[in-house]
Amino acid sequence: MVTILIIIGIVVVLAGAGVVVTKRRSSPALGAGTPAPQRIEPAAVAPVVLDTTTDAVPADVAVVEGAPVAPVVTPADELSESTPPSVGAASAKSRGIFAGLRAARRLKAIEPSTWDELESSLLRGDVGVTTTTRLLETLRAEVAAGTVTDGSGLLERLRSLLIATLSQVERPEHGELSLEVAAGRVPVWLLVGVNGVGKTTTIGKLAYRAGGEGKKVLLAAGDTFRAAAGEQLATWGARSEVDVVLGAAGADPSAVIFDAVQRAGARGFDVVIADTAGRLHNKVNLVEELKKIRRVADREPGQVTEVLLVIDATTGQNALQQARQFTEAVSVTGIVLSKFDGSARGGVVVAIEAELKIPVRFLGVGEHASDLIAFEPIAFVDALLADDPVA
Ligand SMILES: Nc1nc2c(ncn2[C@@H]2O[C@H](COP(=O)(O)OP(=O)(O)OP(=O)(O)O)[C@@H](O)[C@H]2O)c(=O)[nH]1
Ligand SMILES: [Mg+2]
Repeated sequence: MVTILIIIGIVVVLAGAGVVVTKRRSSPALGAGTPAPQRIEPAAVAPVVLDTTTDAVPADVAVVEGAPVAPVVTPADELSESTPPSVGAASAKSRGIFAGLRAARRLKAIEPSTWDELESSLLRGDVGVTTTTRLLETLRAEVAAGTVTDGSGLLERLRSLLIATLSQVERPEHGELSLEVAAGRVPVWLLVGVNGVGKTTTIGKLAYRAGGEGKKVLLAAGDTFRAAAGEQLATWGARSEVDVVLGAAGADPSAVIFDAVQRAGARGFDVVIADTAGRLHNKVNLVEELKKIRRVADREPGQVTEVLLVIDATTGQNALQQARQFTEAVSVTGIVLSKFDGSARGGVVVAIEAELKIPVRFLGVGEHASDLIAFEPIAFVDALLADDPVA
């Protein structure tokens, strides 16, 4: 009897493993029919102390091809694939802040309390003092001039002004990231940002997205500072079926990225997406390290086409300060506002664009591969202000 139970148990376990693999291979969004991914492990190498004073790339990243990483498919992954995220649904918390303001739409006349509600909603939503003051001045002038007379008109003008503010910086449509390089070069997208903001997760999402568009993606684990950072990236690589170049713990991150770029050039990859460490304990070091990473990633055959700064939406106005620090180090081409789903301070998007003139390119709206939304000003503003947001 015991033997029979053991045999049944083994059969059930084997059948279960088979289902997971089949599901992953058969998912069209993950690029069915593409070759199995390789995980590229570093050879055992001694850690190298970062030398930010030189561009020389130490030979500390020897790579060998490893076995494919075990597939990672969770029920939650499958769920998020079947229900594409929307900015409306992800804005639930930020919408809460603007509820009082939306109610003002029904007012026949604009009261002093309407201005209070308007100001406090914008400030609580982290639109920022400068931008809030500017918006209020414009609206007050229009009410004084009689061009805006009721709550509905006020909300309509606020909507237009917010959309106009978010249209001042140029932003490629539909979240397109640049792959434009000179002949023979390989585009590199660098992801930067302080610890824990969601850089590695965003890379996983971008890899999933680019892979779904048929691009051959190589990930570079340029965060050699935090233990397990490479492993985390490798897991995302497996999930999105893309190859990953890992460096040894403590290796020079520039060397890992350089190695990935060389490999991508030699093997016809369409893009390298590089992770970086986000520590900020020593600002000078961070700035110097990022500058070096960028220079090295730009060496032939590499060509940096995007530097994406990941910012945690829950940090509100601190996000602005972070963005300023990072733009000092590297010229940032766009912002990914992560954890938007868990934030009531989504208005910071407006502050970032108005004050720093850097386009927000994506909103991170969850922890799954498809939880990334290309930022669109109209859908975003309507998600906050419309009574019934469609997007
Ligand atoms: N809800 C939600 N969680 C997110 C999002 N993006 C990232 N996270 C979570 O935030 C945490 C940190 O994400 P990571 O990708 O490890 O952040 P990181 O910037 O790479 O962190 P370090 O490597 O430590 O600097 C993880 O638990 C992620 O699942 C998002 O858009 N929404
Ligand atoms: Mg990370």
